[in-house]
Amino acid sequence: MNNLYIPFDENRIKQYQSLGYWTGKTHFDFLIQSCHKYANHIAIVDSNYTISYETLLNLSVNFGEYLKTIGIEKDDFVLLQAPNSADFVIALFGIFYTGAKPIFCMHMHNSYEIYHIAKLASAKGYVRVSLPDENNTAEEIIKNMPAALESLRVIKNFQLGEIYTTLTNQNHTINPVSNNSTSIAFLQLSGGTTGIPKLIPRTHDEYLYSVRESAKIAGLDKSSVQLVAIPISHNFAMSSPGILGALYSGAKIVIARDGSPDTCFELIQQHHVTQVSLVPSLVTLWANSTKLKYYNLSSLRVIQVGGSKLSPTLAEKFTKNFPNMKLQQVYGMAEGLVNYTRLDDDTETITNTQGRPISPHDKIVIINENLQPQPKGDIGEIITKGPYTINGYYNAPEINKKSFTPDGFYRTGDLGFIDSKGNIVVTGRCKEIINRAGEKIIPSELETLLLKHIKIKDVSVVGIPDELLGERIHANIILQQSEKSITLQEVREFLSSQNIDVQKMPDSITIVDAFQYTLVGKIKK
Ligand code: J2J
Repeated sequence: MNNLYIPFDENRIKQYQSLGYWTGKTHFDFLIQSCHKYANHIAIVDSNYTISYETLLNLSVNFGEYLKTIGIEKDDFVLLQAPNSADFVIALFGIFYTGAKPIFCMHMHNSYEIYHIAKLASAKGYVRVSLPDENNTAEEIIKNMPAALESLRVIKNFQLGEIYTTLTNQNHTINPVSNNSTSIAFLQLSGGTTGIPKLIPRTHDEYLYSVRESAKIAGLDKSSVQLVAIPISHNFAMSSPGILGALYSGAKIVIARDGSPDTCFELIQQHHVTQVSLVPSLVTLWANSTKLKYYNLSSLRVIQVGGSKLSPTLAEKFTKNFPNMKLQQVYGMAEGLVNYTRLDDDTETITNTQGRPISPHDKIVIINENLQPQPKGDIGEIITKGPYTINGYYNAPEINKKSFTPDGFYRTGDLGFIDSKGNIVVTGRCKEIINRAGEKIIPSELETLLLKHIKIKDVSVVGIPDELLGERIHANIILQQSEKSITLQEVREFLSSQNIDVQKMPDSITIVDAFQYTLVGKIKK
C-alpha cells in the first residue's frame, strides 16, 4: 500500500482502540454478529421477496464462495455497481467475505467513470447488477471504455434478482477470509477533478464506529423500518445511519428502486416505514406531492435530510406539516465527518443548523484563507480530523497536498460557522463543485470533456440556483470563430457519446462572446 494509502498513525490507533471506538471487527464480523443476534427478523424487503437476517448471512456466504471460484482474491479491489436492491447488499457482503475490497460505483456510472475509477485503483474485479429495462451490461461498459484495462480480470454481470434467486438453495459453512480491522475495507467515491475521481479509503474499524454511533443518534432499534430512497451505495445511504446502521440495530430495510413519491409513499404505507434519509430536493418533491393525501404515512417517525443545504424555510414548513415526525439534519461527507441535529434538540436548532459531530473526538476548526483558525462564530472553511475521517485520498499524492492541511486536517471546502451551542451552520462553499440534488459534479471535469467538441473554443460550467434541485448544471460556451450555433441537445449527445453518467449532463447552455476573469486570471463563475 505504502505511498498509495495514508494510514492512521500508531498513537491515534491506540487512542481510538482504548476509547472503545475501534473494536477490531471487520464488516463481515459485523454481519455475522447481527445475523446471529437477529436471526429470524426480517432484514430486507425488496419488491416481492423478503430476506431474514439468517438468510442474508447465508446468501452473502454463498455469493462470497462463488466469487472465489471465479477468481476474486483477498485484497483485490472489486467495482460494485448495482441499483437499489437486495442484490447490492448480498454482493457487498459477498465481496467482504472473500477479503476483497469493494469500490462503490453509482449505478448510473458509465464507461467513462468506470474506466477512470478502475484504473486509479488497479481494480481486479467488476460486479454489476442490471435493471430489467437496461441494456448496459458490465461487458458492454467495458467495451466502450476509452482504453483497455489490463488489471481487470473478473467481469460479471447479473440481472436484478439473479444473485438472490440462484444462491438461495446453497449451504456453505461460514469461513470468511480474515482481514485486519485497521486495513482498507472499501473505497468510496468523491467528485474528481479533470476526469479523475477521488477514491476514499475507509477502514473497517473507523467506518463501523461511525455506523454504530449513527444508528444510536438516529434512534434506530429492532422495531425500526428503514426505507432506502436515495442511491444505496452513497455514503449517506450506507452509514448515516443507512443500511449498515439498520443492520446493526436489527431493523428492517425496505428498498425503493427510486425516490419518487409514487414509489416511496406506497412502500411507506405498506411496510409501516419509520425512518428514511432524503436529500432536500426529495423533501420538496414529497412535501409538494399531490399524492400525499392518498396515503397514510403516519408510521414515519424520523426523516434525515442531508447531502446539500436544507433551507430553514423548507425545514420549518416540513416540521409544521408533519408534526409527528422528527426532522434530523445531517451534514456529512464520504471522507468521514458526519454531524447530526439530535432528535431531542429544540426546533430552532433543528431548523437552522446542521448539527454537531458524532464523536467527542471529532476535531472541527474554522479557518481563513491563510489556514488560520477563526474566532468562534466567524465564517470560514470547515476543516476536520477525527476517529473516522480519512488522512488522505487513495493514490492521490498531489490532490492530498491541497485537500489536507500540513497537520492532517481534511479541508471540506465548505464554508460555515459554529454557533453558541456548538452546532455547525453550513453557509456556502469554497470548493469548485456543483451540488445537483445531492449529486456532486466537478465543473472542470465537464469542461475538459466539452473542450473536445469541434465547435467549442472555451467553456465554463457553473451551478445555477434551482428551486427543486438546489443547483442545476449550466454551461457558458464560447464558439469557434467559424461556428454560428450549438444546441443543448448537441452538447448532451456529444457527452453521451463519451459514455458519461447522464446525471452530469448540463441542464442548460448559453453562448457567450467572452468570459469575465478574476484578478488572478481565473474565469469568474
Ligand atoms: C449542506 N451541505 C451538505 C448539508 C452534505 C451523510 C450526509 C451527507 C453525505 C454527503 C454523507 C450537507 N448541508 N446537510 O456522505 O454520510 C455537502 C457538503 C459536503 C458534501 C459531501 C453522509 N450534507 N453537504 O453528502 O461526500 O458540501 O456526502 O462537503 O456526497 O456535501 O458530499 P458527499
